[in-house]
Amino acid sequence: MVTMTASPGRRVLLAAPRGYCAGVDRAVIAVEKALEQYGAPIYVRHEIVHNKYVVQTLEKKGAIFVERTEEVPPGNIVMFSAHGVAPTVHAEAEKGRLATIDATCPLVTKVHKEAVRFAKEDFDILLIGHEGHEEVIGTSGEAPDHIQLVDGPDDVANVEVRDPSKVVWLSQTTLSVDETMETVDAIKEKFPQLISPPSDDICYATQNRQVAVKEMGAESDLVIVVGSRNSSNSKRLVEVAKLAGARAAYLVDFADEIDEAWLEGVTTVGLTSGASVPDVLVEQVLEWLAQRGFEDVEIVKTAEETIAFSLPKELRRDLRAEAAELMAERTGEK
Ligand code: 10D
Ligand code: SF4
Repeated sequence: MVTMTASPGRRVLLAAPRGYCAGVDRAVIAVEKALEQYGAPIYVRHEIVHNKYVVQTLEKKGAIFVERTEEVPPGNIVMFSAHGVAPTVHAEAEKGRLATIDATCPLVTKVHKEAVRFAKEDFDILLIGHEGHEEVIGTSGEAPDHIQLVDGPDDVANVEVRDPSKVVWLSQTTLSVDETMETVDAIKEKFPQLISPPSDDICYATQNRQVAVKEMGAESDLVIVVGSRNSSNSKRLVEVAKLAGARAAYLVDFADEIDEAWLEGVTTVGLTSGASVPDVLVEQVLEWLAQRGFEDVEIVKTAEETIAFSLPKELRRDLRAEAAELMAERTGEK
């Protein structure tokens, strides 16, 4: 490692808002509270949020992450991740005699409810989102017969609907705002009577982090986004930074993934993090940069965030007793 002295002109632009959103904060606290109240193990279906550090930390405290509900032994407690699940997953948990805690972000639930409502009114629903993403799987599961996925503007050519006067678009909450609008424009060209969702599906946190990275990225030679490879919103920040004018932008989970060569010829480094990233990881990157002469840190603040969500209501119940009762029913003891 080459340690440089602070050099005039070298600076870090630190985006605000960045990091944890209200839905992630709620979900991570929900796992911690469940572990405290009910003791380990607490099973979590899918990574509670898409962040390596968060998952590793919760695993050390006794959380067990699984991909399928069937992996949870009967009589246990399972939590659903912040990305949401399809109704079939609730049914699987019931069948498996599991007590459940739903940590789905309320803003994802809002999109689920929109999907159910438009399906009831027999609309063709075009869900803009990334194929295979957990949130898209959950939302699609609310109305599989009415929803088709549109994965970006190039996918619009493949869309067929029953009645072009009854088409609505909805979206994943963590998409690029600009790319989504391109997709919507392409759909509108094909189906001019397209109806828009009643309110933004791309959530406030996704939008705010993109606005901040645009402003900061336009002035940066290099942008570092802290976030995991499977985090949709974090990956979008890298794309938005490049489109905003940053010469280069990279996604890293940890400071030790930063390549010294990225700093060659760089005066301004932009720094931000995805909605699932605890700020301790950003602090470690700031330290890494300071050791290389980037000690001057300026905050680029584009919004104030005050939103907070209450914890899942199930945490107020005695879920160990409920799980035991479910087990007893299964074994015929009751
Ligand atoms: O991949 P992603 O951006 O949807 O999820 P991540 O867990 O990184 O961030 C939080 C976003 C959620 C839970 C979806 F709304
Ligand atoms: Fe909720 Fe938005 Fe955070 Fe997703 S990114 S958990 S929708 S607040």
